[in-house]
Amino acid sequence: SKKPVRVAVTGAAGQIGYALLFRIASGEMLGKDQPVILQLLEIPDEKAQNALKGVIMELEDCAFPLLVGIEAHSDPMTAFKDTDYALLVGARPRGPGMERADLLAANAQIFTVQGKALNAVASRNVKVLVVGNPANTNAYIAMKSAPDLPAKNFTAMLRLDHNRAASQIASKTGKAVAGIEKLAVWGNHSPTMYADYRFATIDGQSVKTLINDEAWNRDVFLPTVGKRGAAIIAARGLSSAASAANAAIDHMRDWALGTNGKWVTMGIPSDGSYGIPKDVMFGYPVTCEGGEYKIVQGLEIDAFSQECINKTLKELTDEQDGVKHLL
Ligand code: NAX
Repeated sequence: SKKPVRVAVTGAAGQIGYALLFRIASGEMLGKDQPVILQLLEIPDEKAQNALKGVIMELEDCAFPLLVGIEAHSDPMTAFKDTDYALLVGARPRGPGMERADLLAANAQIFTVQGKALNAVASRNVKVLVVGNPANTNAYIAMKSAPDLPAKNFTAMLRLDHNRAASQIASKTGKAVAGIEKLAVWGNHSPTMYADYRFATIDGQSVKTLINDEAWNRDVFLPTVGKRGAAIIAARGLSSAASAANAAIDHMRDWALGTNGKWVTMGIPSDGSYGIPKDVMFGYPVTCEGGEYKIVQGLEIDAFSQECINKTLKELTDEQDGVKHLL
């Protein structure tokens, strides 16, 4: 049987954590033959640590055959020790009266500390996924704080946007979501993301031809996907959690186990592809094989797409400029 791998999860007592940990432990992320050790991080606050204890009791009570160890931590330096995978979910939410700059600064603080801890103690091959918002910029900060780890090991979660876009396309065309290939989401995990179905097929047919409605793309599809998080908060009174956890599972599983040529979306440090400045943490269409992702190359960027990409890029470079002095 396989040697256990270490999976660190931060914000483990939060809502996404509650929807995520049980699925990791049951083998949905890394495969039904891969034993895991969970290294869970929460803030030192007594309430959070108690809540974490409760989650651990429930994990124990599932008696998952693949779950061979569970640890509770309040310090990233111990939580990230030798970790092979790190899902950075915990972040500082925007409080009442908090300005955007305060939010960026509070998160810059968290992700600088966590990036340094990963740099110091994690496996040299650690695969890092940042979920906590602002996800792309937090991933950028962690990456910049970990100079001894390969930059490519740091990623941000755009998969929820990708899955949301796929679901909207399936419902518009009246076909099953499983039939969709070659969907791309460019840019920031924010309402500026650009979900792009120009190359997509569903059951082998061109999505663009099937829908054949530029106004729907611009006025319905993009705003619906971009504002889906807000729509869920309005309906549920809480932000998306199960769908976010599901996207995190999809992201890590595909990165670790491969996509068999299928396109997925990951936020990754740019290598300059499509004119995005190097190191900007940008959503790209990728394929994964052998534990590595590869950007889908050679896609034509038309005028409308370029405009959308420029807009989301501008937002990201502004965010990065806003935290530069903190790095
Ligand atoms: P919750 O507030 O339910 O849970 C967050 C948990 O993180 C809390 O238990 C808190 O104590 C902990 N935490 C805070 N700072 C920490 C630190 N420095 N170290 C360890 N733990 C820490 O939020 P939840 O709904 O679980 O969402 C978590 C994050 O995901 C938020 O930042 C949220 O904005 C973000 N999201 C990102 C999405 C994406 O697609 N990238 C979608 C869903 C979600 O909105």
